Amino acid sequence: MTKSVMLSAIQPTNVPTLGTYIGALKNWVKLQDQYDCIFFAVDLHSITVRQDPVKLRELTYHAIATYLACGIDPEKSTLFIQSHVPQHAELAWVLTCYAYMGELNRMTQFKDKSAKQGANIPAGLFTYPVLMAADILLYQTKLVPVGGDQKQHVELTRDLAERMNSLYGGDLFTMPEPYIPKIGGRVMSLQNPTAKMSKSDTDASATVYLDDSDDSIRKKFKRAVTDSGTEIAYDETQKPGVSNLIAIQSALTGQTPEQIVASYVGKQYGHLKVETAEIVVQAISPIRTQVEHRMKDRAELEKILRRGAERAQAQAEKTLKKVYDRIGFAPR
Ligand code: ATP
Ligand code: LTN
Repeated sequence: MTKSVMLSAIQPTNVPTLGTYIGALKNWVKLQDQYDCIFFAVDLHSITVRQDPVKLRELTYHAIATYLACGIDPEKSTLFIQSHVPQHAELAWVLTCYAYMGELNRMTQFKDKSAKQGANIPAGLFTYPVLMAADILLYQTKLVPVGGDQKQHVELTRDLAERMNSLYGGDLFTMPEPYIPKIGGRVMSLQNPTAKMSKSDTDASATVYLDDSDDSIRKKFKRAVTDSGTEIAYDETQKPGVSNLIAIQSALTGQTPEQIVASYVGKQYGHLKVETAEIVVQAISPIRTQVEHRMKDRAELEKILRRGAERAQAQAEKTLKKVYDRIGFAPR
C-alpha cells in the first residue's frame, strides 16, 4: 500500500526557534513513519525580504542540519533545497495566474510583513503564499504539519487546488490538510506573551533559538514576562505569560496543562520558570550538539541534498507535466 504524502518546510532566514520546533519540527518527526515525507528549506521564500547572501547560504545548510538533528531520517524522507527543484518556481507562476489579488490581500502574514517594509514592498511578499501553494500541490500532498500562523496559507492552497480541479479535472491536485498541534501551535514570545515567538524578533531575550546555550536558555526563562497575581493557572486570556510556559512544558512532556497546573499548587512563578527552562534544555541541547556535528560534514549534507533534489524533481515533474498539458501548453 502506498503512503500519503506529508510535506513541510521552513525559511532559512535565521536559526529555527523553540516555536519552530514545537509548532512544526517535532510533529514532522512524530509522523514521519506514517507518511511519505518531503521536507525542504525554502530559500526562494526567504528572498521576499532582503537577506545577506553569505548568511542565507549558511542558514540553508543549517536548516537541513536541524531537520536531521531533530530525527528526520534521510533514508525515509526526501530532504532538499527548494531552489534545487525548479518545478516549484514553474508551478508558482501558473498558480499566480489563477490566484486573485483580493484573496492574497487578505493574508495576515502579508499585512504584518509588508507593514515593516516602508514604501517599497517587494511583490514577492504579496505572491509568497502562491509559491507555498505550489510547494504543496506539486507533490500531491495530503498533510502539511505547520504552526498556527500558516493555517491561512494552507487554506488558500486548498482554494487554489479546488479552483484548478474544477477547471481542469478533479484528479489534478490532491486536497491538502493542515496539521496544527492543539497545544504549541502558537508558542508565544517570552517578552510579550501576546505575540508569536519569532525568529526575526529584534529582542533576543524574547526568543529561544535552537542553538542557544543551556545557560542562555535558563536566563531567557528567568527573565520571561509573567502575569499579575501569583496563582499558576492555564488561561491564555487572563494569564498569557504563565499559560505559555505551561503550554511549552505540555508540548515537550506530553502532560496535559491540567496535570501541570495540578503539580504547581502552592508553588510560585519562579518554580514554573526554572522547571520549564530545564525541560527546554533537555529537549534542545541534544539537537544543538547534533546540528554542530552535522554542520561540520558539508560533503555528507550535500550528498543527502543531491539525492533529495533528484527524487523530488522526479515527483514534481509528473505533476507539472499534467498541469502544463491540461492548461494547453505544447509538450516540451
Ligand atoms: P518568523 O518567526 O520570523 O515569522 P516564520 O514563522 O516564517 O518566521 P519559519 O521558520 O519559516 O518561521 O516557520 C517554520 C515553521 O514553524 C512554520 O510551520 C511555522 O508555523 C512554525 N512556527 C514558527 N514560529 C512558531 C511559533 N512561535 N509557534 C508555533 N509554530 C511556529
Ligand atoms: N510559509 C512557511 C514556510 C513554507 C511552507 C511551505 C510550510 C514554505 N512552503 C510548504 C509548509 C509547506 C513558513 O513557515 N513561513
